[in-house]
Amino acid sequence: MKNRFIPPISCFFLISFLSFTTGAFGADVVMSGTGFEPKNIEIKAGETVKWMNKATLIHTVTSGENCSKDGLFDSAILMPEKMKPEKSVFEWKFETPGVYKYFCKTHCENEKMRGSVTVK
Ligand SMILES: [Cu+2]
Repeated sequence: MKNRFIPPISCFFLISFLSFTTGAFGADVVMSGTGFEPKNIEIKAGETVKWMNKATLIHTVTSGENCSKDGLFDSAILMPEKMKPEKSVFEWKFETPGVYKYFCKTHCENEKMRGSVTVK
């Protein structure tokens, strides 16, 4: 049959495409000024969220609600990207569906410094 070897090649491209679109990358969140943008995001289980501190202040990405940590993740201090790019990024992979709330420890009284990740 003439087309015998086409299906495996198609599968290869399909799998490459799927692993690219459904792979580790989930969403980016930027800290600018004193706020997470976007505040609330939605990803799929197994995807990773990347937070980047593009503000001029230090921030954290700490899981929990109402300024109290729940211990799942904590970025520690994130430096402004302009000062220390290597300490300005935090990533977390979400394996299990659910709603994950988080806040910045230094500004958690500010509503804008509280966010959530909904994992489907
Ligand atoms: Cu902050």
